[in-house]
Amino acid sequence: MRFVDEVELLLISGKGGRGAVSFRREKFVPRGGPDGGDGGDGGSIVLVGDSGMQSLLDFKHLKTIRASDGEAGMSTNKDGKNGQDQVIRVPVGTMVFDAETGDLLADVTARGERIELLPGGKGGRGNSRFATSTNRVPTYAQPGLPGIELRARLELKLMADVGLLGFPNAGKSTLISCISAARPKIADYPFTTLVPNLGVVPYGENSFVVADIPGIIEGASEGVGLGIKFLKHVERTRILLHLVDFSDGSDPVGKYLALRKELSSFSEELAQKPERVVITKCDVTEVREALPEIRKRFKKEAKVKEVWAISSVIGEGLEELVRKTGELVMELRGEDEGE
Ligand SMILES: Nc1nc2c(ncn2[C@@H]2O[C@H](COP(=O)(O)OP(=O)(O)OP(=O)(O)O)[C@@H](O)[C@H]2O)c(=O)[nH]1
Ligand SMILES: [Mg+2]
Repeated sequence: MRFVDEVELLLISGKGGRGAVSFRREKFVPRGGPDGGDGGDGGSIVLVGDSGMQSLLDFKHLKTIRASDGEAGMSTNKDGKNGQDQVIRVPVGTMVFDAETGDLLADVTARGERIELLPGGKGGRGNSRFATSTNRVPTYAQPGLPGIELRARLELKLMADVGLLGFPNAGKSTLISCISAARPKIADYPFTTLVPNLGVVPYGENSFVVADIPGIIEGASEGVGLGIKFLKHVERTRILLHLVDFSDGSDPVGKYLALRKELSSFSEELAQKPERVVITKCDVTEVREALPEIRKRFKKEAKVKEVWAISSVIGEGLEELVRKTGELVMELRGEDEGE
């Protein structure tokens, strides 16, 4: 079951700069004292919780993230500059593990939470720090300390924004495989999907998460088919896409209403969720030709004004579905933020 998003990354904090060995050179001071400055500290790897991010998609193409090194100390007691911290914004809920040992190192639980995961190496002290009454010309300065390298595994428990609902064979898994990187099993028999699949759908700069669950049939609330227990996986989504296939000559409105009934008997709250009706397989001639009539019937018999139509096979309507769904998800997320 793919309920976690996961990436592996090499994270490296910055090295400390070395301390300088240097002596004052002034016109009237023949043997100047030590004036080697300290090295700067290496930059740290810092995590910050970002409630606008919903997946680890942004990290999929990255292999290494490193913070910059501290600069070396200089003469005239000038300290080297500190390396810059590398601030990595991660979705709230991200857990960071040591990929080699499996140890949990960090758990980002709140928006704006800041965790210094890998501190940078301390800069070395310059030779001016080592002058004593017995050694006025120290020729020693500390090297900077190395940064820390971590092969990290980032994990995020995905919260689905969108739930796909429909009778078996409606084309739910096919749709998710077309709009996300998820590769669920697809077949022309009912109950192909036995466990939920999640897919991350890129949407402009953002993304949203779609859950594909096993098909629901009439009587499911009484245990027919696989039952309705899988509905719990879409309980916390923001919207439902209700997929309806009538390429087999079945009655789409009747099927839709039957499923709505199952939904209500599972949870009235779930039944109240924003929903869009999506007719699938509109590449099939009979489906395409009947669409205008079916739209009218949905309006009249089910009080559904807006009916989308797609074909995953020829890619029709998918872009629009992603755009409209994305708009809705962002809108609803915005409402949550404002709470
Ligand atoms: N012609 C046509 N066939 C499609 C389309 N989308 C899916 N199918 C076919 O419909 C069948 C069922 O597709 P699935 O995606 O497995 O359906 P599902 O809703 O996930 O089914 P369950 O997992 O059993 O609930 C497969 O044979 C698909 O190839 C489409 O847009 N056009
Ligand atoms: Mg399926």
